[in-house]
Amino acid sequence: MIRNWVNDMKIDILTLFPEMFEGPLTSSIIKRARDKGLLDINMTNIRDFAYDKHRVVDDYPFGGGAGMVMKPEPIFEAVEFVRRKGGPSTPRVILLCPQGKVFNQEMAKNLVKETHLILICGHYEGIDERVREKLVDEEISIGDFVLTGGEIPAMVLVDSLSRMIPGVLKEEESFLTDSFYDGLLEYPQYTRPREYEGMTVPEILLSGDHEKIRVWRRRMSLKRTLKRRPDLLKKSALAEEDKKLLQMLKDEEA
Ligand code: 9D3
Repeated sequence: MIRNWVNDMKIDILTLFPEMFEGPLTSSIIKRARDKGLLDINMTNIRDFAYDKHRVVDDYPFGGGAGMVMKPEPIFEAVEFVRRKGGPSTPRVILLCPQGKVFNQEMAKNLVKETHLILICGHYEGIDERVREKLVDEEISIGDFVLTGGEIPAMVLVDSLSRMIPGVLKEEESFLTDSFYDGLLEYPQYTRPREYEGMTVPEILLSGDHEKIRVWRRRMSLKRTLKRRPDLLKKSALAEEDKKLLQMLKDEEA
């Protein structure tokens, strides 16, 4: 079988809680990507690189204050280990942390070009700053809310990247037709039955007039985006038809 290995991706996840990843990384599309050999994910337990008797990975902060800080040595050792194991590749080292740049689809598009990522999941209140200074290429957050650690954010990254690796999605699911690809929200969708508990499907979708349906969907996408996420319209590259539809929608509002 001829295979394109060029786009394959290796992801090493460094964490104190590898068991958290079990379900998400062995289900659905991520499982398929791994089974096809397009995505190689390995979990490394940071605690395996704490060599003292009690395998301590955190300590009190210098200067005092609440909460524990993750010690530098086990993280440095773990990164060194996966670097060595990964051969000659130069992996991109990413720290998931609340101070990072907020993740979006554009960042995903850039990250999927990499062949090897090392994701470091913080836990507890923080990480020794020397990890950031010496080891980390990029810090990423998934949004302005407080989580218990970087594990779920790491899964978010893996999920978003896995579906962008060529060969992972089937043609009809292709990410190239995604909402956010053109920067607009999805139009309303319906399936059978035509009537459910008195609620009907818009007549136009049953008309068979594909051009009318296309324009209706585009108008609904624009309407929804205008109402819920006007910030997206500013970034989106709109066609002339879109601009006309949008103006009509704004006129209806007024
Ligand atoms: C009072 C300072 N807190 C920062 C908001 C401390 C703190 C809270 C929670 C430090 C680390 C965490 C654990 N969170 C993450 O490691 C994390 C995270 C998040 O909490 N929200 C969104 N994205 C991310 S990526 C990693």
